[in-house]
Amino acid sequence: MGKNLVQKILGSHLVEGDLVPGKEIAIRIDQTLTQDATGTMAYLQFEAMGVPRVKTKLSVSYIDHNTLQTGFENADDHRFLQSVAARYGIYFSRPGNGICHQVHLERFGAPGLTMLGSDSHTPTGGGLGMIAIGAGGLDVAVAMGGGPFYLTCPKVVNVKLSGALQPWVSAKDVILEVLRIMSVKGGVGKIVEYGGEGVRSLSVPERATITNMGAELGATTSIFPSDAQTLAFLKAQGREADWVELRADPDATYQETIEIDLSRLEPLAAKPHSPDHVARVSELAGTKVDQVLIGSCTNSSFVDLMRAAAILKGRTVHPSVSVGIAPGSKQVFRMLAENGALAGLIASGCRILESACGPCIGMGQAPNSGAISLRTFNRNFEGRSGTADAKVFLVSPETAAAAALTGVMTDPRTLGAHPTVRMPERFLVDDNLVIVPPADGSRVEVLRGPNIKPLPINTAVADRLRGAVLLKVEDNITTDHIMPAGAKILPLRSNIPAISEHVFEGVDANFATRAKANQGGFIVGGSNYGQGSSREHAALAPMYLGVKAVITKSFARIHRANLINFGILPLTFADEANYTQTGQGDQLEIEDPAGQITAGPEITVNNLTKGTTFKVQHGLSERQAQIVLAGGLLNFTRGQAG
Ligand code: MIC
Ligand code: SF4
Repeated sequence: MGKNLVQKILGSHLVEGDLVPGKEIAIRIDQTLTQDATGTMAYLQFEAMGVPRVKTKLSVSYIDHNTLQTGFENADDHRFLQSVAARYGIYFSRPGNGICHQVHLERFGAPGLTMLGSDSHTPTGGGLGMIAIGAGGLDVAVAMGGGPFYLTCPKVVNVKLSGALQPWVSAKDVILEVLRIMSVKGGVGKIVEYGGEGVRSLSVPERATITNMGAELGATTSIFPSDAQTLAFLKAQGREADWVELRADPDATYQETIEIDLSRLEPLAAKPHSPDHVARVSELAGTKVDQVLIGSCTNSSFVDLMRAAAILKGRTVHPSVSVGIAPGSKQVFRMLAENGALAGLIASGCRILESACGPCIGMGQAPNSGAISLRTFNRNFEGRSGTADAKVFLVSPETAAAAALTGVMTDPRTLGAHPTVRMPERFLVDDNLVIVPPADGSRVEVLRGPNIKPLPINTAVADRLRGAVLLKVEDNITTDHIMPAGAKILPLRSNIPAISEHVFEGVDANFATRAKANQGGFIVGGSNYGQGSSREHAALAPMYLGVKAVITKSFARIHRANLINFGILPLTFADEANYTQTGQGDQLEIEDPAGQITAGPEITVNNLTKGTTFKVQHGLSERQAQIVLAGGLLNFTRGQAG
């Protein structure tokens, strides 16, 4: 029987298990990527493993998130990361070189490889035909040490594209359409494989926009075939040697198929506060806009920014709109500077930001109170912009540029002739901001500033878990709710005691105080709990506050894995009616968790307040059960070594 693309790459990297959807498998990882906001923890964990040098084919450490240096913390973290990279054989991408996913696509990604990144948008690499997966820092540290990556073998969804995009409709509109169809939890446990004759018209940067935002489906990753477009992109980057052709066999089978005719799509937008609240831009036309931001790992390629520049050329941005531009990489930035487009953007009144994540993660450019902000980014969760009551819409660069001129939501098709911009045949290649590690780094001193605090380690799960429901939340809670980011909190990423004070801050300002007063307890959540970012701080900081178990209707993939890695039990209600019946403040008890987990898939929870009992499922593989019961992956690994 023919194989699909996912089966081919997973199959050639399989080290444990069989490719049967739903079963646990382990795969060999060729490349890893970290960024500064998750990297400090990942490298502290790597150090704790005592491996002298990374064992991957390539590992890169990027600085792109914590670039607003309002105090010493971020700069100290960057210095730590640079020294760790030199010591352990990791390439180091300096601040200013760009956003990890954009730079990795340009300079390092290659078809047929596997990559694990401590950032949920690592699937951007799928645009090049690689299996690129986002994970918590600890999983990435294990991969750097040569360990395999364990995951639930995903189902494969085939998105069959036909036709070609009409003028003014772009790759962003394709992924928004997929989000409209599948929703933010429709991709959980799945990989999205694009195919059909429609893929041929999409360049690699366009494909990367689609695979990048596939993270918002909750999917394990997304992937495109490697074809003539892939070769053209790699050639333009001076990397044609990295090309191999890769496609699904003609008789490949899939668990699910979705068909999209590209020629029928129109400009779309995701409305507040979820990437799957999709509407036509034409329906929203006329809505007043306060801020427009063009950039992020989703939409800041050369073509994206050239299109925006062409739309704004010779005109001035609307007086009531603040327009910010953040090119995705130094390569893009410099090409815009050299071809004059940057001068045009400056002349139009755009505020030019550095090549980094910036406003996407609330690192500056928080909009005004109650603002409507149009962004080419991938997430519009409430409060993520840094302004609690701002309303963020996610759109294409074309739609963003149109509103920058008119001051209101505008269907870009009303602007007239579409500016034709094509991917260049040759990108400007200069890797001078990538520091190659020395052949022997063993004598390099790792530089630690006062912001870097030791890693807290959990203890084994107790014989009886008893405590209060510290918080009860609804469906689709994001890791931005659990562990907020933004310019004030992000600098504390390498300081768990300090950052844990901010857990659930935007949902309930007293959460940390209550958790400490109760010496920990339980969290109750709805479905798709922990969607969004890969930040393991959303598990690590609650663990530090004494959270023992999280009971929900369902979990997002990365967050569930992070809970296991740090020894917090991820449990789901066997009967969702028990979600309604469990209240905040209820005292819960789980007797002999280890015994119950070993005995079967269900665990009994006693609600001491209500005098009732209910069942929950743990869904843990044998290996995951051992990890969580040991108090997390580091304890488990040490136990095995000892
Ligand atoms: C995000 O987009 O939320 C981030 C910031 O890139 C996160 C990583 C982090 O929290 O550091 C992600 O997507 O994984
Ligand atoms: Fe950075 Fe935003 Fe991309 Fe996350 S989603 S990596 S914060 S640009």
